[in-house]
Amino acid sequence: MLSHLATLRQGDGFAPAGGRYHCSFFDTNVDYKRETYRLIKSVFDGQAACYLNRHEILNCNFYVKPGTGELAIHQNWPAIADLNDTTITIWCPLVVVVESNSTLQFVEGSQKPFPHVEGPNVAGYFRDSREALMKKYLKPIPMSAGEALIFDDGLTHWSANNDSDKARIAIQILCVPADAQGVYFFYEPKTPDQFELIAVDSAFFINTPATVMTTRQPHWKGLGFVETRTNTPPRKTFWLCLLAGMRSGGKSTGDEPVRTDMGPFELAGPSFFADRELLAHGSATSGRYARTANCQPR
Ligand SMILES: O=C(O)CCC(=O)C(=O)O
Ligand SMILES: [Fe+2]
Repeated sequence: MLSHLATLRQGDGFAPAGGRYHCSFFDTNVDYKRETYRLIKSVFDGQAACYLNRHEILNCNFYVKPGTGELAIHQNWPAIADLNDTTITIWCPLVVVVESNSTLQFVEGSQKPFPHVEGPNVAGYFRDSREALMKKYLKPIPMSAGEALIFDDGLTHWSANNDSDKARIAIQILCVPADAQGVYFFYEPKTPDQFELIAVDSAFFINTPATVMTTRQPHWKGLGFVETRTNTPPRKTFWLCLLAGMRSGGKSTGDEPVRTDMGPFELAGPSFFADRELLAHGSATSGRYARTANCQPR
């Protein structure tokens, strides 16, 4: 995989302007993006079929951090219309990763406590809480080269700067349920009350420049509109969710950065999280994805 990657010609030569990280989705060379998709899919399709039930690979990327490149704390963009359903990412570093060279870090149990939609043009849900989250809640997952992590795209995650002198190369693969239509939640700031659902397939991610994603293109296939649920319920609920069901067996340490200026809320009880186990910890119990039968990777 690494030697094949070395033959590919990225538009940014793995060194995007401004010390940012490289992500193939943002690259300007469409041939490179197409080949990236083909290469990653050819290696991972059989493996993924072993661990996942009825899934389809929708998008594949290389993430390379040549030296810097913090990725802001985020959830991945939803990729199917039903926000109560799950899509997952397979993340596979091709070098040994630890905290100092930018392994992924997660807020444990943070998937889907609220229906926020991340996307281009959308103000990040955590814009006021990044520091607090990063200080107390992020959990780095050290991994070997070639090991893969499967996680719910709703999980809040982050990757730091790469402080080592070696490139940190990782593969990201977005998988959606095979029977669900892939969608892009298009947000137009002029009509903030709604998202337009755009039908997408793997070619969409290869052929659509990231810079074009924020402008409605006439050839996109619209599937209808959904009400914006961004930033509701209030962000306070997120912190309370963490306190109530996820941390320290539900016990508060008393000094969590709960905001007090955000109006009424409902405290989410443990049942709220009953079916939302942390996929990052190996028990992919979301029935839609997990395979129970053993199988040999193809
Ligand atoms: O590779 C990284 O540093 C970030 C990857 C990521 O955010 C993802 O796989 O969703
Ligand atoms: Fe991500």
